[in-house]
Amino acid sequence: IDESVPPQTLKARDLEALADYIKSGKVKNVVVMTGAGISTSAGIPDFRSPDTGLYANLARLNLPYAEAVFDISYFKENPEPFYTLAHEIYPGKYRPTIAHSFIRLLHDKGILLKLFTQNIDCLEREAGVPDDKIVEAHGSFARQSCIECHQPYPEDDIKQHIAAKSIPRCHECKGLVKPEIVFFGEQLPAAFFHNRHLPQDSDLCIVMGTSLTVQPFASLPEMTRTATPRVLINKERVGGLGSGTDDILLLGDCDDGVKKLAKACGWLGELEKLWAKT
Ligand code: CNA
Repeated sequence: IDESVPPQTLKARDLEALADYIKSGKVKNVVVMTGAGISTSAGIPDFRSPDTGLYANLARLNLPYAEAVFDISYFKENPEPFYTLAHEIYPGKYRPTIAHSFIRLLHDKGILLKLFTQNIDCLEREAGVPDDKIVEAHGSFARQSCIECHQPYPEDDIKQHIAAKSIPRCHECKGLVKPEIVFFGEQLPAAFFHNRHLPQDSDLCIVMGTSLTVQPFASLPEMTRTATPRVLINKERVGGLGSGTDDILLLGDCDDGVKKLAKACGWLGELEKLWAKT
């Protein structure tokens, strides 16, 4: 943004002005958009970070290209790489980060309108964000079904297969079973399309830990009204954030970013207590 263009809603494009806006009571409907970067400090690698990201570490799976591990046509031919990965990232062994607790805090304050997450790790739920506030845009490991006859498959059974690194098959038709996470080539859940207009109703938009490269999710921050402040908390600048009149960039680690924001709002003690209990 051209520095000479004044902000429309905030007094200034800085953290203090943002905190004043939040504390003024005008902020009642926050939308949060998240990706893998809010879970890396929990120990779950993201996709695209060089060296540490999953895509950089998939060579051992002998994939034709990294994204193939989440490609539905590839999965039908060769489900093994996906199940190798599922063994590593299956929910249950990771603890939510303070960034997840920050979203819960927004809910506790009564100002969370909706969380849109691309993550499949269920850590938002574990941090106590209620189901009706979450749109899991790329599905999650919470349910699984047969890709042929769509029959649901029991959770206990898939857990056994994932632990044993074996491939589950439908009890009815012997088709391949897949957790209901959205693969490339699959439709997003209906909840995404039912809720994608909500950023228009928001008075604050927080984008955290995502490269904003996967559509249609990546377009959500553009759905906000022009004067709605948008905050990016991420290691790198992404998706045109910073070009709006009321955009604020908190570049760096997500956990540090939410702590800075919470501190500026006078919420840091509360946030740390909430996280400690999680
Ligand atoms: P991505 O493309 O890997 O991007 C991650 C972004 O977060 C990058 O911009 C990083 O710079 C940034 N980042 C990484 N660590 C931190 C940190 N500690 N603090 C601040 N920023 C950080 O991931 P996206 O979510 O954007 O991509 C969409 C995919 C990734 C979705 O379909 C997810 O299902 C998928 N994914 C999910 C998980 C999970 O559930 N935890 C893990 C890996 C991939």
